[in-house]
Amino acid sequence: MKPRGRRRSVHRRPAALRLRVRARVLRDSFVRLVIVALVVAAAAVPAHARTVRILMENLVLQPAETRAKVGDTVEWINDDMVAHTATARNGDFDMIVPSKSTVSFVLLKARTIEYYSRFHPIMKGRLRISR
Ligand SMILES: [Cu+2]
Repeated sequence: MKPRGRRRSVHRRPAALRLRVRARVLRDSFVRLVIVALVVAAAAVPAHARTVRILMENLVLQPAETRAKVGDTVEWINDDMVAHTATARNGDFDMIVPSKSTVSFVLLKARTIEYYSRFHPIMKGRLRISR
């Protein structure tokens, strides 16, 4: 009679395999956690978020008055040969916009912001941010 080979129970895995399985479970739950975090982060950004562009040209802001929504990004595009700033009178932002450069800012609060260029205070603009 042929000796029967030792059969390993299906339910008893070798220790090394058990550890590997546990590591995979941990990794999978971490991946799931990261995905949940990304979904939550995406939900915090309004679906309508867009970019509004404001040109700085010949010491003039175009348009001088801009309407935007919370979550939108404002881009100041400086086409001049000199640097400007986008400086909010309420202190929300104060950014240097170098010559031939673009600087952007994400609008997080509904409010109206008056801003200007510290280097050329005649450059005045207004951002009307709504929900
Ligand atoms: Cu300026």
